[in-house]
Amino acid sequence: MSKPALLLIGEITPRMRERIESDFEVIPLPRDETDTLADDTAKKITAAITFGGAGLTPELMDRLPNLKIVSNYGVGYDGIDMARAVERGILVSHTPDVLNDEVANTAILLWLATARKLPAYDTYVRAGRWERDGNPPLTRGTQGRTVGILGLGRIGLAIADRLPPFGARIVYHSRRRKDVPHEYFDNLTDMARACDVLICITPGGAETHHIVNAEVIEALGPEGILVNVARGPVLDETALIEALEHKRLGGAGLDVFENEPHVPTALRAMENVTLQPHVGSATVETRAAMGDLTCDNLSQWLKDGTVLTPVPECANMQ
Ligand code: NAP
Ligand code: 8YV
Repeated sequence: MSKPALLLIGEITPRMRERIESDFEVIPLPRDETDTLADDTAKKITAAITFGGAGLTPELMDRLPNLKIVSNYGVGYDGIDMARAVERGILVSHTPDVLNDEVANTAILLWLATARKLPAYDTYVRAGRWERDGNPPLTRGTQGRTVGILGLGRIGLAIADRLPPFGARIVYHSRRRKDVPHEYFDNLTDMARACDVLICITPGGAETHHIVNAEVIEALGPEGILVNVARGPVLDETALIEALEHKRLGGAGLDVFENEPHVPTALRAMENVTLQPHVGSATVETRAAMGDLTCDNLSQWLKDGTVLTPVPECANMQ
């Protein structure tokens, strides 16, 4: 019997490829090359793997009349047109929890690196400036700060768990108050005003688009540090650059950007920012766990038409 056809969008690990090739006829689709997919190939596709950066556009979904399952290699699925997927009864799964610790560690890393000027001082040493110019200026410390978490979900809670050794006062904002001992702000600007550090870890998508705007950034203030490990568009990058240029914000640690992999030249030139190429979960161990769950969801679907970790919108579909 012929294997079901699976559309593969984006890069996966050799371990994942080995697993899916044993169950599926794999049809790779390089990013942005939807037009190269022939109609007869598109028609036989019943499954797909994609990831946060590419998602599954409405145009591509419309070209796949027999698509039944999308297994997202990552927890964020803002790039998948969920309204269309639900309407068509396409099951979508993702990889929650297995990456919480790694992404939380990344958020803390970006805060500490930015506060203590790790990238700038690394360059200082390498360029021989320590010998030439002496000790660089003092930085602000990281102990006893008020840290605000925007989006106290699975990863947000893992970030909060890491903060007590820093003596931090933990505050948070999300649409709903959570059953946690941390202080809740129902207004993001008010929270930013109370914070030394603001860590963004909400989903992307229309609801959170530019939720961190000029007003929020300025409320954080000239000594404040903004960390974004959520999605680029959660943060208004133009407002961020302007605030940093005019010293209305202290610094920023960024793992995600509005137009990845393009990073504004202005940000690249700034000493008070730490930049990473969307690698919050990108370790061998965590990507192995995410890859296993991505493949396990497909294996389960082949067995009985269900998945282990559906996205919330699909929870009632199985
Ligand atoms: P989660 O458990 O669903 O948590 C999301 C949190 O955001 C919830 O607390 C939710 O609370 C809050 N939220 C949602 N919409 C909001 C809004 N409009 N305003 C304020 N708060 C809002 O998700 P997770 O597993 O922690 O993952 C969060 C996101 O992190 C992912 O969707 C992804 O975009 C990003 N991520 C990035 C990386 C990376 O490599 N940088 C890796 C993994 C994940 P309420 O519902 O009460 O608002
Ligand atoms: C990955 C992510 O970059 O899980 C997410 O939402 O943003 C990251 O873990 C991505 O999905 C890689 O596949």
